[in-house]
Amino acid sequence: MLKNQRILLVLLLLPAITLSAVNTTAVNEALPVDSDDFVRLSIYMERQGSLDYLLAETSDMNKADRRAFVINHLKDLAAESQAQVMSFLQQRRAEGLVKDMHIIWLVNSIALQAKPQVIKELKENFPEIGHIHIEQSVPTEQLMDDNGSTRNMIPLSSSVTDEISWGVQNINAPAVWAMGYQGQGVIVANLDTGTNYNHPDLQDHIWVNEDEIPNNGIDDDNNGYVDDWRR
Ligand SMILES: [Ca+2]
Ligand SMILES: [Ca+2]
Repeated sequence: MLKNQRILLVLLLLPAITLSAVNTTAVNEALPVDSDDFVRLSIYMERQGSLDYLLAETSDMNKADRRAFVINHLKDLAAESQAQVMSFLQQRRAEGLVKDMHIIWLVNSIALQAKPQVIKELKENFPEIGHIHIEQSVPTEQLMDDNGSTRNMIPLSSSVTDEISWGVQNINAPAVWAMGYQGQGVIVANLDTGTNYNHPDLQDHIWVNEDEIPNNGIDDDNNGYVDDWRR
C-alpha cells in the first residue's frame, strides 16, 4: 500500500479508533434535571471499525475499491450494531419522544434529540452502547465580554509588517492581484465563532451595515438585531 493511501485510511478511521479506546459501557454523562425539554445527544456504539482488519482486507485493492470497501464495511457495522437501538428509537420517535435522528456510520454513532426519559432507557437497556455524549449549549452571554466582544480574543502581534503570509503566497494571490483582480464589489460571508475585524488585513475591508446607527441601543434597520452595524 502506498504511504499516502495508508495515511488517508488512518485519517478516515481516526475518530473510530479514538472512540473505541474509551472501551466502556458506562454511560456517565449527566442529564439535565428538572426538565422535560428535548436534549441533543450523540450515541456512540461500543463496536467500532478495526483499522487492522481494514488494512489487511484492502492491501491489494486500488484506491476506488478500497474506498468502497471501507464505506460498505462501516455502514454494515453501523446497521448491524445499531439495529436494536434504532428499533427502540423509531418506536419512541413515533410517540413524539425522539426527533432529528441521523446515523453517523463513519464513527458508528447516532445523533438525535430525545426526551430525558428516553436517554435513561438507553442507558439502562442497551449494553451495546459505548458512550452517550450530551451536547451542552452555552448561553451567548457567557461567551461575550461586557462590551459585546468575544472573550479570549488573541491580541494582535505588535510587530505587524506588510509581509504577505506564506499561505497567500502559495495560492499565487499576488499574481492575481497584479492582473487587476482585487475583490472589488465582492462580499465574502464568513461563518465562524468570531472574526477579529481589527486585524490589519481586514480592518479596511469589513462590511458595514449602513442602515444601522452604531451603539444607540436601537434596531434602526428593524432586522431583529440591535446595533448590528459591524459583526
Ligand atoms: Ca439592526
Ligand atoms: Ca442601532
